[in-house]
Formats: sequence, C-alpha cells, structure tokens
Amino acid sequence: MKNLKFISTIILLGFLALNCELKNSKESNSGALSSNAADKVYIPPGKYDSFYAFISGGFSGQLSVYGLPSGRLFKIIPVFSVDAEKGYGFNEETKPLLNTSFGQIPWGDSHHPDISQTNGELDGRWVYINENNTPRIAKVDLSLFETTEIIEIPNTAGNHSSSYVTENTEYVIAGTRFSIPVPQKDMPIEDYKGNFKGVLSFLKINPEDGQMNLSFQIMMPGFNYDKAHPGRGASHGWFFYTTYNTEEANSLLEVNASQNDKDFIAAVNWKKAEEYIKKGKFKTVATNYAHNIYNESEHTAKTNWVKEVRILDPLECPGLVYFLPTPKSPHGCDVDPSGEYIVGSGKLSADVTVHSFSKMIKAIEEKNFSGEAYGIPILNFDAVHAGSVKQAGLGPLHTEFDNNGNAYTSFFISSELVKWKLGTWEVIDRKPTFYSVGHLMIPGGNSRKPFGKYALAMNKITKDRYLPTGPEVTQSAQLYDITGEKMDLLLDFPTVGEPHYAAGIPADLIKSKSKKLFKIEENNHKYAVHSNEDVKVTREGNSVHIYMTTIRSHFSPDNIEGIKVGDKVYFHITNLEQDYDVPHGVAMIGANTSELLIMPGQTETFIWEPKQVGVWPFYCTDFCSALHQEMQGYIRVSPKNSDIKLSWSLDGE
Ligand code: K7E
Ligand code: CUA
Repeated sequence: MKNLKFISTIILLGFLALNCELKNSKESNSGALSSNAADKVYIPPGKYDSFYAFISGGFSGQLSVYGLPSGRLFKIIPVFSVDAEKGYGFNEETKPLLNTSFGQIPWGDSHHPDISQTNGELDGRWVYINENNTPRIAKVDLSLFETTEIIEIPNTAGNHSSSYVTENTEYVIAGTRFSIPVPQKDMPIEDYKGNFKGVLSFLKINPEDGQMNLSFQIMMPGFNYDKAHPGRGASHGWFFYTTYNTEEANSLLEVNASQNDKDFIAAVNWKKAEEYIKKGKFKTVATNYAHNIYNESEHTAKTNWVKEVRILDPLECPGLVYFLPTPKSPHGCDVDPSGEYIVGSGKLSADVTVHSFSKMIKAIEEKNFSGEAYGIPILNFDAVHAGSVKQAGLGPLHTEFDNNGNAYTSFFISSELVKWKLGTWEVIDRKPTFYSVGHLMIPGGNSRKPFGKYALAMNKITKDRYLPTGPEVTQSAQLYDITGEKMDLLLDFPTVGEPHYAAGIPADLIKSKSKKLFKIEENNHKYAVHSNEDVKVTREGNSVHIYMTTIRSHFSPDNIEGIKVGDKVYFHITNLEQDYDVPHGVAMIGANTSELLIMPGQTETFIWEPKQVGVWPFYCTDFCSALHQEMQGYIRVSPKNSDIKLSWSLDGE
C-alpha cells in the first residue's frame, strides 16, 4: 500500500513537471527577456567580463571556465578525464595524475567546484573539485588554470558530498554517497543493514600551496551522504551533510529509500574531531590510495602511495555527531552567509526546511533528543527547526544566497528559481528555468560574503531551446540579474558536459595573478634543454631519448637517423619561447598517443614506437607563426638489425 501511494505521488509529480514545462514554453519561448537584457550581457570586443565562472562538467569529468555576464567559454581545464587537445593524461608528465588504486583511470564524473577562502571570503587561489565515480578530489591552481593535484579517497564510493572548503580553507571535505563494507570484503548484499558504513573524510590543506592531506575519516552509519556545506561565522567548526536512505535499503531505492518521513542532516563538529585526534582516540587502519602531485618546477606529476588512515568512531567520541531530522530524502544542504541557517531541500517535499544553528546548540546543551541512530543522538525536530518555506515549488534541490538576506532555491520538477527571505520564509519571486534546473550559483554564494549581482541556473534539459543536434542535445546555463526585487533572465548559453555546481568569483581577484609563461631558467624537468646547444639524442638499449627544442619556427634537431623498428622513442620537447601566448605543438605520425601542446618554458614528453621501416614526418600542431607550416622534421626508421648509427641534425649541422 505504502509503495503504491508513493508511486502515485511520483507519477503526479512527473505530470505536474510536464505541465510546468509546457506552461513555461507557452509563456514565452524567449523566457520573457526584458528589453535591456542584451545591454546587460554585452561585452564589446576586446573588453573583459567582470566574473569568472568555473562550471563543472559532470560526466565530462572536466571544469570549464566561462566569463560572466557574457557566457563566453575561455577554457576547458582537464581534471578527471584525459584531454587529447592538451595532451592531458596522454603525455608522460600528466599521466600520473590519473593514478588510483584501481589503476590509471581515464575518465571521471566532476560535480562541485569550490574556491579557497580566507576569513570566509573567496581568495581565488585554488579550486577544489570532487570526482564522484572513483572517489577523488582535485586541486586546480588558479595561477595556472591547471590541475596540479589529485588525491584518492579510500573507504568511500560515490564521492558526492564533496568537495567544499571551510572558511579559512582549513579543510576540504569528502563524503560517501554509497555506503559499502569498510574495509571492503566479500559479503552478501542483503546483509547491508547495519553492516555497510558511510565514511566522511577531512582533508587538511597546506595554507602555503593548497596541498591536500587526508587527515582523518569518521565512520558513520550506512546511509547515503548526499550533499554537504561548512558552517561559517558562529557555526565555523561544524560541517553539515544531508543523508537519504536512512532506511538502509539495498534495492529499488526509489521506493524503499523513500519510506521515512524524515531523513537527517548530520552535523559534524570537526573542531571536536581534532581534539579526539590529538587525544589519540582514533584507529589507524591499513589502506592503499594514490596521492598525485604535479611539481611546477619539474613540470611533472608523481604518485605517492599512502598506506594508512586514521578513523574516528562516533560511538567513542561523544559530541562529535548529531542528527537533525529533515524531510524527505533531502538533497541540497546549504548554509547561509551568517552561518545561522542550515537549509535542507527534501527532493520529495514541497517545503524547504531550515534549521537554526543556535537552536541546535541549545538543543544539544539541553539534551533535547528524540532518539538515537547507531548511538548518534537525534535532536528533536521542533527544537532545531527555524522555519519552512511553504509550498514553494516542486522538487527543491539547492539553495544559494545573496548579500541582502535572501535565499534562492532551485526546483527541479517545477523548473524554476524561487527567491525567498531568510527569517520570514516568505516567497518574494519565482522565475522559470528552461528546463529542470539542478544547481544554481551566485558568485561567492558559498561564503560569508556573496557578491550578489547574478544567479546562474544550470539546467538538465534543453529540448526545444537550441537547434537540434541529433538525439543528444546540450545542457545549458541561464543567467539572471538578481540586483532588483525580482529576478530578470538575461542570457542562456550551452555548457560543456552536464553542469552540476559552479563557482563564481570577481575577475579582479584572479586575473592579475594569472601566469603568462614558465621561466626557462626555472625549468627543472629531468629532460629539459635550456638552449639549442644542448639538444641531443641518446640510446639506452632500445629506448631512445630525443632532447628536442622548439622556437619559431623550427624543431631542433629536425632530422634524426638511426632509429630502429621496435625502439621506444621518447620525444622530450622544451619550448624555448619566452613570450606570452606562443605554445608549440608536436605530433608524430602513428604515435599511439595525443599531440603535445607545450607552453613557453615548459617541457613535455610523449612516446612513439615505430612499427614500420621508412622516413616519417613530425610537425607542429599549433599555428605559431607565419612559417608554422615549415615547422616540421623527419625520422628515419631502419630495420631492427640495422647498424645505422644514431645521428641528428638541424640544417645539416
Ligand atoms: Cu544536485 Cu551532484 Cu550537487 Cu547535480 S548534484 S544537480
Ligand atoms: Cu610551432 Cu606551429
């Protein structure tokens, strides 16, 4: 019966959603653009946008960089997926970044970028982003706009409640969406309940270089930990996580994990966790995970294998974790700029539930509990509940905040953004999205100081919005002006992959720090060549190392002989240019890898294994000068048993 009732609710929600979409598209196919919308997003040629937006690629595994308000795409930063355009994951230098305990993984699912903070404000140094499928977190350096570190998260699966930073970037957190046996073992799936665990991870950040180190984990009950946000201001020192499947179902979750009227927001006191760690209240557990770090001076990444992790058990650490009852399979878990309000968006509820941090502290002091789950106290709902936004829409997912005490919630099913007031919970405005919005983003929205101005809705479905492109169509983002009482739709643009969260920041906070080139004298790559005098080709057995340089518009050397079938030929190429925006590329016929795209002052390597006798060309792939088409060379490949000596030349020298 219960199930039937649930299924009919779902069908009804689906029907309403369809209705809303139809209504939306009838209302106005342009999305009711106000007449001066074009002015507000038009950036004249040669002028800069005022914001950067870092938009996750979801199943593309990457992070794309857009300008706002124009919606212009500047760069796709490869993070968890290989990218042949840039040689990422193909060249020898970046391959180790994709190492995991499962081997080298060429793809990932990236969801939540978050920019580092100082005193609760964005400082624009690094972006952290999670990988959901093979649990990892990456650090992107915002002086390079490149991935410089990826750490694997052990004992977890579906790293979704991740990767948000605390207000002084003390920690970046990770959390498991799927509970699993910890440590992994062979056991019946039907024994899930009580035996599977959900592990939350705290990565300590080095304030100098942003480097992550897995400091400790917390062993939680076997729920699904969906989203998370840090406390700030008064609630700094806490982290909040939505949970669903508190039923601990292991099959047909769409029904079986939707039975409980309320799931929980888990409140974790990480300052208390630090005390317990100091007191030695942890267990050291054997593990094995990859920690991959890119060294900027060596232009090369290296993998460290870590063998241990410290785990805290809430049962032995009183005061570490509390549960706040929250209806109904909540997804988003968002904290307002003051740190007082914790917003839980029940996917299957029409209301948005808001908890109060100060009430939570009082309830803890008064031991105002309604029960416990696996020894973790459940706080009384009425004792922590601040208020609810009533009947605000269907399928609330995520909430962001402006700098005027307003909140903005995305509603997936009813396809809209809803603006409401913190404290009074009244709805102020609603605007349709086209269609089925997931996350939304306000620059600085996850900080003490949001910049307001714009909200960016990221939509899952575009259907009739663009020219059709076969069965697969683009996802989209929509930009709203939020400076007035009512939101104003300004712009609609396609995204790369499926965007989940995005992070926005005023351009002024990072643009002057953006690096222009690598100084050649600081290049400590093992195979770097600092001038054309030092180029050479060496042989060790059947490995041949070519120390090659590029400068407009030639390779040095450009003719090489004495290579044999069965050799393993390493092209180590140093770009000697010391000018901004002069990369050179290189591609070798028949190489089973991508091109290299080498920035000024940088060294990169690919491997070519010649299989056929002959004379084979290589060339520059980046149109670097008027004589780019002249930038080429030949390699002579002789039979395996040939005694032709290794030689190389440029212009016969
Ligand atoms: Cu809602 Cu992965 Cu943050 Cu997508 S998640 S929408
Ligand atoms: Cu170098 Cu084209």
